[in-house]
Amino acid sequence: MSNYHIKNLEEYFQVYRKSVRDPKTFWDEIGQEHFIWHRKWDRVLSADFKSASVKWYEGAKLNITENCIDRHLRTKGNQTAIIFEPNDPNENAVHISYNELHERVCKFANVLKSQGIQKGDRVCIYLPMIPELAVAILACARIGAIHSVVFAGFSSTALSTRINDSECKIVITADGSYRGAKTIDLKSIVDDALEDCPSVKSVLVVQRINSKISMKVNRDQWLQPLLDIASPDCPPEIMDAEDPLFILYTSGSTGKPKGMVHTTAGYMVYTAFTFKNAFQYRDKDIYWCTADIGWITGHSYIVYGPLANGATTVLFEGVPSYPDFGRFWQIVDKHKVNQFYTAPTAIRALAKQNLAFAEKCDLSSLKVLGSVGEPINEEAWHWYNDNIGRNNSPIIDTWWQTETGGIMISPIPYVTPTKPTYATLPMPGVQPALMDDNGKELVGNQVEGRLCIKFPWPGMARTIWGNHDRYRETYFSAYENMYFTGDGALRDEVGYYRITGRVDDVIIVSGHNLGTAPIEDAVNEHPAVAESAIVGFPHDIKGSALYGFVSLKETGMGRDHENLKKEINQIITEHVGPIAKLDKIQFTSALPKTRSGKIMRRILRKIACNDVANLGDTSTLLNPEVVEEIKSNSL
Ligand code: 7RM
Repeated sequence: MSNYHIKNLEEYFQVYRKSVRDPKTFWDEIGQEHFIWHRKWDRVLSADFKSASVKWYEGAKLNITENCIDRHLRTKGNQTAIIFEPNDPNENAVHISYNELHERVCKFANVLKSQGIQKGDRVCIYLPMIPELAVAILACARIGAIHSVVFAGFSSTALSTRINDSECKIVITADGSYRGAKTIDLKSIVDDALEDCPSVKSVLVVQRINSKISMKVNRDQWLQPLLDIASPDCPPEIMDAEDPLFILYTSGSTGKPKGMVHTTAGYMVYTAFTFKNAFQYRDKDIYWCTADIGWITGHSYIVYGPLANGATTVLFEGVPSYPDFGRFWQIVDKHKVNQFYTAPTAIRALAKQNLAFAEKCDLSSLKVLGSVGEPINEEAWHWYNDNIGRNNSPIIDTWWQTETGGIMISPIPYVTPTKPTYATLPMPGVQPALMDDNGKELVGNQVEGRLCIKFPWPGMARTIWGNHDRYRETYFSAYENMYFTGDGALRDEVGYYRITGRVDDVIIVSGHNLGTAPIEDAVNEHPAVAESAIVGFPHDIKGSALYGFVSLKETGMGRDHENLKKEINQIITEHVGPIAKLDKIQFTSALPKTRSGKIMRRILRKIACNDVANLGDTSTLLNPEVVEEIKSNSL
């Protein structure tokens, strides 16, 4: 994709310096490459952070599906675009070529048209990880409809809130989904949600688990019969560069979820560019990202980024633990995966298991290992590096957000020397800044502050659906002329970035600012510890003191708890210092996680502060049952 085949660190710095000196020329050149434009842009960029208004490639005309599909047909029509690996390993994998993808997307797009969907209409997609999910997304983009994918693990209330916020006209769902040994009745969740969604006129239902479901007359239709009669010919709708491509909801720390709006040209260029460079994808490689397409990681790095590069992308329906904890490694072996992208929470869960699961598989195809979603702790980093990468595949710890559209800070594999727990260096075109508490930029190295971005990049979200003020307020009001990420970070002596966590995870103990991530790293070093989360609670003398929630590995379960506590604090003393010792340690069977695998510290914080009457919304948790356990054992 890119002119910039960055081959060594010196070249990276050259490209990076150029991208900062003259960002407009830099992104102009990237935009000129390979893509199909029906009209080129008049202006590369116009931006004003004060009013939170950003436009890239203004005046350009394009369709993103033409760039993700049609563009490859002449050279790669028979190459596999998507490998579908089903939940059940005994069900055959499906290889969908670029030719087939083209036909399926065009037919689906024509079905949407037949349901009255037009350019600019919002389409809610509530589907499991099956090919129809990718096809539905691309079908929307084909006709200029705005997709709003809702992760199919969300409840009916969460679904109806999202449908209503953007007034979707149609919902695309399935009869049900497979999740390991379980099935989930998606259609009945949709039925419940739609009790309360006046904008929805029709529902299209994919048959996946062949369950008996109820179909509402004049509203619900099976998808397949409509596809059977649809024409395979659907010329792409030609869009303006800044026409919305999709809405994706992300939960804020307060208030209702924010519908982040991404637009067409900038998002396309940015995801294509970062995919190519961060994963060093080469023709014929097999790439696998384990995220759900319901999250931004899936949008950008299962669908758009890989397809814009003509890549082969694996779409996995199942879970890491089914039929056993070897599943990921069996899939890597089976499809000879070259780039593998997953989350620290999955790595930690797999690291708890018997090593034989990984050892039994041939993992020698792996060239790049990715991590995303949370800070990756040292222990997990080493486990991933030693046992999966076998010291032979660089780990790219990629920091980014729903709001940034694509990867912002990450090593370039085989170019940037990696360092455990460090996301290392910004992607070309990305200008990070660290800010102190007085709103001043911290210059130089060996500093720690709040992470901002001081210049626009093409992949950034443009607004919050229906609430531009909230967008400006949330991201552009904390620091003048800066995008504020909400994360804390430090820059080490060579300029590498380490993300220390959300800034609200900072705890001040006796006047010392303590990021929770390094302390958790230390705790996780203990051989009996599986995972930990540290929060603050009020303390008469120290202001705040530290409360650790610790889940143990099976091998640690039988150990004497008082001794374990002493050993854990000893490790903290060695790694961070005595100031970071935990006042309270509670052992738990698991930590509360969001469905995207992030530890929900908000809940732990309340429990630690004895403020359990109002734990807020726990409906988005993966494992709400552990909250009760933790509450009743709290110290
Ligand atoms: C891609 C994604 C965004 C938040 C972000 C961070 C945290 C993500 C990393 C990370 C440390 C990383 N989008 N985060 N990646 N923290 N190192 N490599 O996760 O919108 O769902 O979350 O996730 O706090 O602000 S997201």
